[in-house]
Amino acid sequence: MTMRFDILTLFPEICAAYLRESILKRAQASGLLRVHLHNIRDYAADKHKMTDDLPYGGGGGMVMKPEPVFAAVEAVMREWRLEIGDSISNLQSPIILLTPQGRTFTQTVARELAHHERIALICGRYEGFDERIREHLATDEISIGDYVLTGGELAALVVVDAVTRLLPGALGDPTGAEDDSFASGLLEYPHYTRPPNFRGWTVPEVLLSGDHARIARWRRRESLRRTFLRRPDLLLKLELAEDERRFLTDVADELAGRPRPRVDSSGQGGQ
Ligand code: 6GU
Repeated sequence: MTMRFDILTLFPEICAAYLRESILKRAQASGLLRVHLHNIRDYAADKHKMTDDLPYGGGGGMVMKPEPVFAAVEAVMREWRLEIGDSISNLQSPIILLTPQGRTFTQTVARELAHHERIALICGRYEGFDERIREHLATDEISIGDYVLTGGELAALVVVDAVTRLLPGALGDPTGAEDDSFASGLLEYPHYTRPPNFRGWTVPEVLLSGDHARIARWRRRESLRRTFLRRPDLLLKLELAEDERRFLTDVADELAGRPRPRVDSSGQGGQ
């Protein structure tokens, strides 16, 4: 299966530069990924190639005109139709507007998008899009987070990148994306490589032990610890095992400087 993205932008070269390197370059070379870049300016019909105009009602900033954006998306849809006709998958292909007003992009959204064979991404510049683009052309609207960028290009690249690395075979590693932060709902455990002692800072002994069960348990616990300390909001969504909850209680007690209320394991009770 190959996935096709069409990026509509006033600055295709911004996107081209990122797509020419590393994993996305390799995914395209291997036929897993295709990205078609379209310059919205090429679809402006007037002699000045205008893509933006003053806002009705006054105020600052410029607004992306509807005609060139509609024309560009309709050209993309004609290309899709030439490839696969009016199949269901074609008719349901997302046409996504990238704006700070969209739904927030998460790993869950990336997984959802990875099921589609074709996706169009429309990048805005200026103050925003004429509302008719949102109402009558786009099928979805995505933001990559609560901050404002000068345009949608970086956001489009974030979407292409996050979705592509989920495609089977896109990462060199056969385990693919399954060990990622967020695949498990937890942050990743700490990683180490050689040398075992760098400036007196040593690698945790367990990782050198060759005991795979012990290593797996250590990694799971360090993921839990890191998630608890940095992103406790993520833990609320998970079902943890009894011993994992006990481990986090110990982490919390230690953090608070409380002595660990440990039961005596001798079975003798006593003082
Ligand atoms: Cl998709 N576009 C812009 N311009 N700013 C953003 C964004 C998108 N997502 C977060 N900030």
